[in-house]
Parts: sequence; C-alpha cells; structure tokens
Amino acid sequence: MRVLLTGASGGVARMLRPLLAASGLQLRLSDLQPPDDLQAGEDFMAADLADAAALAPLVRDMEAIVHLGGHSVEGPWATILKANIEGCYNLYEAAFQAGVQRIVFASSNHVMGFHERGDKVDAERMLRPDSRYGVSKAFGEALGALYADKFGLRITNLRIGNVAPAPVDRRRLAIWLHPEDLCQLILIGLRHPDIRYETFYGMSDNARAWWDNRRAQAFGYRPRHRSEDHAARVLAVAEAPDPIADRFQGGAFCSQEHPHPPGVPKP
Ligand code: 15L
Repeated sequence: MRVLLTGASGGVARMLRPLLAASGLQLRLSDLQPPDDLQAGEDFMAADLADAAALAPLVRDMEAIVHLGGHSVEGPWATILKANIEGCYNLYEAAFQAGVQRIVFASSNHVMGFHERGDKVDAERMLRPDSRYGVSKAFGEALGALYADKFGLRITNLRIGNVAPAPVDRRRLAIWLHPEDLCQLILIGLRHPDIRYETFYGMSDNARAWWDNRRAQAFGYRPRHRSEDHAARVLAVAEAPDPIADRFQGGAFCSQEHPHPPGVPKP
C-alpha cells in the first residue's frame, strides 16, 4: 500500500517510520524539512500543508495518508489555525480530489482534556477540549466525518495519549502509547475492511486508563505493552501538585492559561 506520512520529521514519526516500513507499507514522507535521520532510499517530499496549491503532487498516487503533521502542543491561535485547521482541510480536500481512499488522523487526548480523571470516557462522549490545540484536533475529527459521510473516504481518528518507549510520569501511566501499539492501531485504520469512520483511543494496555477503548478492541486491537510494568519506577518519583492539572485528564494543558491560580479550585 502506498502511504503518505505527514509530520515525518517529528518525534512520533521517528519512532514509527521503521515500524511502518517493516509492515510492508511503501511510505512517502513529508514535512516542512526532511527528518535529520532520513535513510537512503526513503522517499521525502517537502511541503507546507497550509499551502493548498502544493498538495496535489504530494498526494498523487497515494492510497492512504497517515496524518501526523501540524503543531503538536498548545500554541498561539495564528499557528494553530494555519498548521492544524487550514493544513488539515487542505490535506483532506487534496486527498479527496486525488482519490485517496483512507486517512488515519493523529487526533489527541486533548479533545477530551476537561473530563475528570475519575470518569471513564468512550469515543461517544461529549468533546471537552482543553486548549486551542485540542479544539483544532476536534476540528480534524469533524472534518473526517464530513469526508467519510459525504465523500466516502475511510477515516480513522486516533486520540493519541503520549507516545514514548515508556511512560514518563503518573498521568502518562494512564495514557501511555508504545510506538508498536500505535503502529498496530494505524494498520487497523489502513487495512481493516469495515472501517468507514471510527475513533479509537491511542493507548497501550494501561490498567489506570480513563478511556474505554472497546471500539478499538472490536476492530482487533490487542495492545502488547502494559504501563503497569513501569508503575513502580514512575510512582517512586515525587511530582509537584497542581490542583487543576491533577483533576482533569488533559493535565498541564488544562492548567495552562487557566484563570484560577494554583490552589484555588474551579468553582
Ligand atoms: C499531545 O497531544 C502532544 O502532542 C504530546 O506532545 C503530549 O503532550 C501528549 O499530548 C500528552 O498529553 O501527554
């Protein structure tokens, strides 16, 4: 399968590229700049997704897109608008025009960040973005629904937690996603015959999870990595309390710019 990988120079793509290539996908990589570890034989094409006119050659002959590109944390509105909203729209429209059949979209846990940590949420629950970044990912999910329902693309949104070789703190014990498990989710989005429009949580086998991922399991997802195997190490490290970040799933994305100062609970 010929697959375009956007955001190919980012940290997640660095972990993912060898795994996707080993799965037999023929990858075209794209980003503003080439990855600094670009290997001989890797097909790279520079493109700015905010530049709609540049995208036709990028998506030509592609059967699918894995869309990791964009701004990956909170940022000023102008940045989010260009990279995550205009960029996503331009890419989906170019994909439709070129006859691309499937898109796997790197959405984020931050579309749900203001759900409380004690609450277990599935993909049907109301969106509660915790940032302009989270709102832009909600836009990407909604855009995917439009291109699936009206134009027949097969779309998979992955609400990714935190991709890393191991969970780095207490919050990440609940939301951690090993790169191999992310690769498994992407392959379901690219290959499963029953995908029309789906939203899965991008997490490994996490005993402390706040998310109900039965929908992904119904499509065959069987995460191979368990965050609990890392819990003793993570819990041994003291963490500074933050009453807002500690209450909500989105963590520091919730307390950033929050008008209630530390120690004052939200009314
Ligand atoms: C995300 O969506 C970010 O892209 C990533 O950098 C992490 O901050 C992650 O969420 C997280 O919630 O830990």
